[in-house]
Amino acid sequence: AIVRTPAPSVVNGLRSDASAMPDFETVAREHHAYVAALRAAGLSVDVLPALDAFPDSVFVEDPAFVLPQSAILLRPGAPSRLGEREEIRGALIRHFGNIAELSEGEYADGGDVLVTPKTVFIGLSARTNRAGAQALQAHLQSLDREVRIVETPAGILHFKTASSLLAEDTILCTRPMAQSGVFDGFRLVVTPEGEDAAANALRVNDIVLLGDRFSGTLALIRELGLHVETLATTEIAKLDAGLSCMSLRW
Ligand code: CIR
Repeated sequence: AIVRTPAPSVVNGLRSDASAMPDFETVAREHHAYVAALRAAGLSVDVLPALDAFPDSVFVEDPAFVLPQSAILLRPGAPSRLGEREEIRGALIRHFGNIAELSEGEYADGGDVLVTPKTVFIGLSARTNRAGAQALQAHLQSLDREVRIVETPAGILHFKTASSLLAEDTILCTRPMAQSGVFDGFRLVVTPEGEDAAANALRVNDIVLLGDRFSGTLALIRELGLHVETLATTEIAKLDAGLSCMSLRW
């Protein structure tokens, strides 16, 4: 996996609730525990240096999209984040060799891309436009992946803010996402009332990482027989982020 150490400027990251001021030391602690959890789940982790000029650069999932065989440099839809693509280019080339990239006018955030064994979902959102989604779709189709471009429910930052893959045919998602029908054909685990933020969980090898304040969701995932590790995500959540956002995995 690739991650990036949070910079002190992370407290100035984009967020929908301006009054929820995150604390840098706590973000750093949450990030540290997250990296340890990825390693404990069996990943080798490349930790990139902090970038104070880019407050949201700790969320490395957004400027790139990776599969085991290839990487594509995206074009994040938030103007303050666009420069993050050049900052991650070197690491992608180091790990993948040749990389593809989106062109001018094509915007997509990695947080809008949900990979399942059967289908890759690309959610249109305030960050991902149709041109970006279609360019990414063409790239994925050239790798023989089936792609569906879908709508992200209104008011949701990223498609994966409200959904994650728990197992080959099982998706954890919020009720509005379940009711949208986008995941018809999958087995769904729906986050209980008040736990929408739990939907951005992260399956890594045999372990599901989940925020530590979602007891209802924890019980539902355990009922599936999956092994869950919980992590503190309170400060990261103030930046509208969850567990998938802080790494690129392949
Ligand atoms: C942003 O608004 O871009 C950051 N504050 C949060 C990004 C979260 N990333 C993700 O869900 N993939």
